[in-house]
Amino acid sequence: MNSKLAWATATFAALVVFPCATALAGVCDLATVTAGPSIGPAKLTLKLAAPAIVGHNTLQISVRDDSGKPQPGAKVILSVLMTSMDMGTAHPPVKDLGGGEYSATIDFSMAGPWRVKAVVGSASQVLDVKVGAPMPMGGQGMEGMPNMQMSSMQGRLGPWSMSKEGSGTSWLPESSPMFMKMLPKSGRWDLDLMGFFTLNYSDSGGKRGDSRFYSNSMPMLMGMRGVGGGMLGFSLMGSLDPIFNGEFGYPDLFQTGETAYGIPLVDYQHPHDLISEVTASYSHPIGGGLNAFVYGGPVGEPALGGPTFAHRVSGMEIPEAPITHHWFDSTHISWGVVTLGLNSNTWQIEGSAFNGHEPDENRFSPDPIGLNSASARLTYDPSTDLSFNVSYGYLNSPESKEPGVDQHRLTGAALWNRQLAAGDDLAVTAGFGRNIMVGKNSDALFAEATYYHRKDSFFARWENVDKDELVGVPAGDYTINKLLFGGIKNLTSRDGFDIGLGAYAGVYGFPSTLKPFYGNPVTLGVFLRIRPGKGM
Ligand SMILES: [Cu+2]
Repeated sequence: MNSKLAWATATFAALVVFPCATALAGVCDLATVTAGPSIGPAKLTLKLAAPAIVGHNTLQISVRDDSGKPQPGAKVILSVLMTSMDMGTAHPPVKDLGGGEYSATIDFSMAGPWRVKAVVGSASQVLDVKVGAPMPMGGQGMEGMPNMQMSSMQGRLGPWSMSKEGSGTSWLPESSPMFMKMLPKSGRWDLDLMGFFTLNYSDSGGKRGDSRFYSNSMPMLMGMRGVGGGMLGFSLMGSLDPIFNGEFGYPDLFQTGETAYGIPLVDYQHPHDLISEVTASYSHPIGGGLNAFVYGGPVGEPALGGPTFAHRVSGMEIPEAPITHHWFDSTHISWGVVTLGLNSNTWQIEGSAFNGHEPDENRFSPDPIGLNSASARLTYDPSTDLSFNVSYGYLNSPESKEPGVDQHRLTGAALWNRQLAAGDDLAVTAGFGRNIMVGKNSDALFAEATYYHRKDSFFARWENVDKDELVGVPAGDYTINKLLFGGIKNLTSRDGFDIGLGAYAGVYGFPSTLKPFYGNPVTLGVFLRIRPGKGM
């Protein structure tokens, strides 16, 4: 327990102290923005004339002095920006109506969170606005808005912003930033590109840690269009892992799961399949604020675990796969999946039939498709910043080395995202996974966070997991702790892509029985990362 506490403290320090130092720099910048010619103390009130919509909105501004006396003739400067995406900052003109009242027309070009800031001299006031998603699919459009812009940012499972939807059919906090590039519309299809590509070099450290160059990638093409009063979507996802990383994958100390040449992979992260998702979805409102949906395909992600590590905003910048992957989100590539679900704005309940066998060693070819396993998941988003999920699954004979040995899996996760000043974000996830086999349980915990500061990011992840499948060590159940932390400095952004240089370190805690075999490992790595920037 004590060692857990020590690790949790170290994680907290890495997550909070490190980012805060840079956050202060941001605060200083804000101060310079608001400084200006002083006209004496003023009090600003901002109000929208009607609920915010996609399109033109009228903003009412009143300016008073300290004693409440109206201040006509003030110079009011407005800044309007979308906080979940980098769409630039607009400065709409302000009309002086006399008597200390002013107005401006503000154009919210899409649904989601916006921030309006007014500055008069040394006084300023911020108004945070949630622009609702347009009416569902193909129906009555907002006046003057072309249909294209309306549906393009809408989720596939219901009438909310796409930012609420994670991998498969999982949910994120709706305030999460989106890293994607909107592609030209193809016929009636809205197309988006997501995912990432990295070039890495890492040394896992210690006696058993390998060092080598490798690459991680997960390009994803998503499409959607309104059909018959509902939303039709598809996802195509791939990975170049098998091309760059061979049969063994990349060094990831204490990682376990899947095989190469019939031998269990230990201390390596297995490569992902070249084709890792081919799915379609359809959701339709069924009245009473509810939507029903179906999702499935030859390869995809069942409703088990939460959003996978490479798609969580809190984890997508972290270059090593979690060593808790096979306790939480390892079923994200299942050869055969069908999910049925029901949701409202805050709840989602789903059930899946899927193939519980882990992908085979041939990462280039499709696997046999089956629906031999089942799972159910409940998700609750009580606010735009929070998302909770719990899931339970039955996995039929998941491991090829242990045919006929079934597993059950119980998972739970809490995800939190907060939009900070100047378009920064802080995303945090904590999760729990339990693999249940005959006669024994095996548990895993993780907590991770990424702080997005301008185009840079700082990340940390702590994991605690029971491993009994380490090889070349005395047989036993070992509790492994791993703390990984680092950051990415953005080098350049072009054509909607951010290219950054990252570095990280990983440290471990494990029973002394393993010391003769693992030594005192410290993992060090550097990498180049390319992914779409925030927004389009
Ligand atoms: Cu995986």
